[in-house]
Amino acid sequence: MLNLDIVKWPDDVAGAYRAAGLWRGGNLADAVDDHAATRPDAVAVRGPDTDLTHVDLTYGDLVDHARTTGANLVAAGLRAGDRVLVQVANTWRFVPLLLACLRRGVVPVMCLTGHRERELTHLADLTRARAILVTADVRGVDHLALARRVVAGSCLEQALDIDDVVPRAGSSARAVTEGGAGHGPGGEDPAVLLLSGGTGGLPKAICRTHDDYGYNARTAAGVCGVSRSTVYLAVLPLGHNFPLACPGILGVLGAGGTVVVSPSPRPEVCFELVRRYGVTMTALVPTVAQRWLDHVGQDPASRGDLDSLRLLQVGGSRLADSVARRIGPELGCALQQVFGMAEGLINMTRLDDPDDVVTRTQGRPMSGHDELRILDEDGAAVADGAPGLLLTRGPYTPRGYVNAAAYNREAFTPDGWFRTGDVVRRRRDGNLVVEGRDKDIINRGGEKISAEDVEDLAYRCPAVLHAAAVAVPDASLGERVCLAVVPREGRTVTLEDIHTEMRAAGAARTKYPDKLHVVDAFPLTGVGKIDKKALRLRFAPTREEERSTP
Ligand code: OOB
Repeated sequence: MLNLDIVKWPDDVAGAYRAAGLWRGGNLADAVDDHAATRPDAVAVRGPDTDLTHVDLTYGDLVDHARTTGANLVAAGLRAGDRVLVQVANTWRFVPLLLACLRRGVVPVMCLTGHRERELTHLADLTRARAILVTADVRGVDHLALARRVVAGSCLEQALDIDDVVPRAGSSARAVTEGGAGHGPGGEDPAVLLLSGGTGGLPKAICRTHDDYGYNARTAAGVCGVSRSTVYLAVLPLGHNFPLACPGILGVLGAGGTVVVSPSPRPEVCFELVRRYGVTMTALVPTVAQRWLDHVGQDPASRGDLDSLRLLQVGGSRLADSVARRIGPELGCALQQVFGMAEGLINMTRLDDPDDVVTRTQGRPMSGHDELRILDEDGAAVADGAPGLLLTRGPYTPRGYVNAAAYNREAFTPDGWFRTGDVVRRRRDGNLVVEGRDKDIINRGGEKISAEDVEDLAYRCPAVLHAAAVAVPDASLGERVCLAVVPREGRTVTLEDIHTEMRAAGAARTKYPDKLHVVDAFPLTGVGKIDKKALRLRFAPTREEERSTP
């Protein structure tokens, strides 16, 4: 009925997770309904609306809004099992939309606002989605027009505007009932489709079930001490695993706390929200944490805005030890490092860990049921303290990507271990240090870009004979996209030529190379492959260049 190739956990493993009480069989939205029943007037979601008025939704309001939203989805022809691409701005509306989808079994595919025709068309066809739902205007981009173009060129049937689906704040919608007999979706049914950081071309979809994602959110909430009094500021793009469920929106609402949605990661915006709403916890990528530190450095009085902030989670890319050490003293809150992935496994430092662990490691698995292996290139376990490739399995790490049988044979071992592509070292105390990676991606400020996709796009430029995209270190973003090309005989290639082709192909702006190197030939490895390690070294900026990049 679902018409998707989803790899399930083996029956015996699933049975063990159920028997151990890790998988509970319900719907991810159940906890929110329970809070609405017992504490309807507690504040669930708040923050500035698109017109900058401030919105407050109690648990009672939130459930009402989710019900009406669900009815609107049904009225638009969407049914349990249907997929919907969701490309929306960070506002409170995301939350009732998410709950409505969960309740109705409509499966959101969590796109980024930076995605353009190329990515959206691919994701629509990959997940056989029926609709795309957007915020009509995000920072001046007409997403409804974009969505309509994607509908015209893909299997999608319609484009919906979130403003037409989620009722206005303040409107009462108590009359709408859920409708539909029998039990709703839950348990091993798909809850959301997350996107992979993407090796091997365009993004892959990861199916997270109500069981596994519920366990993910609850476990993260437990490690972070989330309670009813938690006020969580959602800063990162809401469809990303980190703000969604680590513990994020789902973990905080599950515990009866309050979610404040920020429209932007800018310190000027976030500090004001922290002060106004007494935010106690948030999650950032390292580049944003750095901007917050710089802000306090330039305007020391602004630190007072953060008085209520207790916990700052930082993850998504490697946090430099030197920056980690500054967070406690300069922002006045505890740091937690998070090394996670949309594919499942989440590592966290703990709230009572010594400074040495919090500032110098990326933590350890959040669940005692996570299985880890750290292997050398021949597949043998490395000694503790030595770097190796990280593989994992566990109760919230799915066994394959959606509709990707061939790719799954590379990314997963026959017995279900996921090859993360990360190179880590396990310290004697069990904490991991991320040393690098073995996968061909560029981690640009926490956003993962597939080198292969950048190369595919570069090859559209007729003057390009060979192309290789590599990450180069960057002081503000961590990494930037650097493209090296060998032009065809007698031809020239400029950065502008590459950007023009990428624009014409409808590619996300983040993939546009920041730097182009035109070379006569590529260095090759012993087996004749392009030696990307050598290219990376060759193009690494000098310290001076790194400092002067905007
Ligand atoms: C998070 O998820 P994704 O799917 O966007 O990216 C996963 C990849 C990891 O495999 C690793 O290469 C990198 O991002 N990464 C880190 C890191 N956290 C993620 N590399 C070094 N240090 C870290 N702390 O990025 C994500 C998902 C949930 C929670 C947090 C991050």
